Amino acid sequence: MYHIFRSGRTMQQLANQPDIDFKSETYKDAYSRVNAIVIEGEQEAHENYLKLAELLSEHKDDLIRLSKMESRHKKGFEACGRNLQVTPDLEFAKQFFAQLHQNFQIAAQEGKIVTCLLIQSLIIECFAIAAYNIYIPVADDFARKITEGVVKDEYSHLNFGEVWLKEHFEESKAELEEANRQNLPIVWQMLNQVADDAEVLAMEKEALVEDFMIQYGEALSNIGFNTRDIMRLSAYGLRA
Ligand code: Y39
Ligand code: FE
Ligand code: FE
Ligand code: FE
Repeated sequence: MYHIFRSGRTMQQLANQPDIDFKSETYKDAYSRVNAIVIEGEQEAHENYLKLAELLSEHKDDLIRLSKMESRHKKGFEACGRNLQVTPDLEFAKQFFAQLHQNFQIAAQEGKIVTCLLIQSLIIECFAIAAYNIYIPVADDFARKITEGVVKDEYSHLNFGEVWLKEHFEESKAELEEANRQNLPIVWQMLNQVADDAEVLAMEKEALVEDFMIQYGEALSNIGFNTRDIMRLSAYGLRA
């Protein structure tokens, strides 16, 4: 069941889910994976910004500040799991991020700053913003407060990537195209992998896809891509 409004919220979400049983085994089982994904994602984001601080020494202080925010996010989401008495399945989450993580690390080794920024500051941040936006209306009260604080930070991380890539747009264009082609299909696969668990949390896949496309399209536009490029780039691998 899916009814979309211009806000990107589904009818289910507008009803504010009075019927979610956060204590049910079904909910907690799904939460053990989604919560782990978020914890592992925040941990990897922390490491990625530290790596970017090495690669982009003129923005070292800013990037270290972002990496510290990511560790705080991780602590917040660990508390959300504890609050529901859920043990996060971190092995599952490591697997979930493995491909994107590996691509980031290879790019970092090769000094490909543009690719690193596309993976972390555009793709992963947009994925996080979409997920957190969709989660907030259906979260338990404790997790909602934490997530509302976190999502504000994620917009500032996305903004860092946008500003840098906008300033280096012409010389980054070709690498952005290639990095998008390699990494965006992975995100759609990740979304498919988590869709059933997300549904249990009352987060609809269609809403996640839509919010991601809006964030990512806006980011590409802010960097300097035209509408035609944005359509082509943001749908890449959507049917993979
Ligand atoms: O920059 C960040 O903080 C991002 C690392 C965090 C990743 C969040 C990943 C969210 C995907 C969750 C999918 C649940 C449906
Ligand atoms: Fe539905
Ligand atoms: Fe974060
Ligand atoms: Fe972030």
